[in-house]
Amino acid sequence: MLKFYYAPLSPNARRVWITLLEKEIPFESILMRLDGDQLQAEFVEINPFHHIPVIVDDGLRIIESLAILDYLESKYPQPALLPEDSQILAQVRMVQMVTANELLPKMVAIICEKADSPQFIQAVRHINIVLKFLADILADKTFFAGEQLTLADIVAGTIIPTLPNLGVPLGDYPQLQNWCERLLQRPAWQKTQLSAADLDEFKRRVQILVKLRNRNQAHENKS
Ligand SMILES: N[C@@H](CCC(=O)N[C@@H](CS)C(=O)NCC(=O)O)C(=O)O
Repeated sequence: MLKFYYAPLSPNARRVWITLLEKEIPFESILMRLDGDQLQAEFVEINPFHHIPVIVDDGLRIIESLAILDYLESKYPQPALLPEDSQILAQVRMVQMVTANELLPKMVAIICEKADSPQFIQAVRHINIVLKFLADILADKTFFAGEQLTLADIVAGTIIPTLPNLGVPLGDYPQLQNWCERLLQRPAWQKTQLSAADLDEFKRRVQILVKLRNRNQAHENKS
């Protein structure tokens, strides 16, 4: 059976978790606490970059959440989570990449910076640029690709619904707010949803991981 290495608080892992649930793929989950267990030799052998998510399926080890999503779509094509139309596919990819490259790093910034710091203010400004961009793509559609739920909704939908609880309201983007409500009604979102306590714990873990990463980088720069 497919093995899924994950942590319930990780947005990168949650993309994969929701995809597995939406496609009803049977899997065995392996919980990682990310308190150092990801640095154990046994896991570093599976992922030398010590990140989750990882899946192992039919003897194949796959790291990087977006690569995992592509694999799952190709190996388990039903229900389809990518559109066939090339223009809509490009938009789905754009939403995925903009979420991963523009939104997620700024979400980490607002978790780690003080609310009145220039870094926090800059991060919120950038997040609003992303939200406007995504709201324009969504327009008045049910999902980013139209009536069909796709990987765009799954990737953006593991980040955007948590923004109000991190101090970034969605009031200027009613279409995104309605889209969040639609997603939150789906069993896959409900099963993987973070409680308020989970969100506090997520913030604490992110702050620790960022401090560790910065310390390691400073150490590498010295040596
Ligand atoms: N680009 C990777 C990022 C994965 C990632 O950063 N995972 C975090 C959790 S959200 C992690 O495992 N951190 C633990 C560590 O870096 O030691 C992906 O999309 O899968």
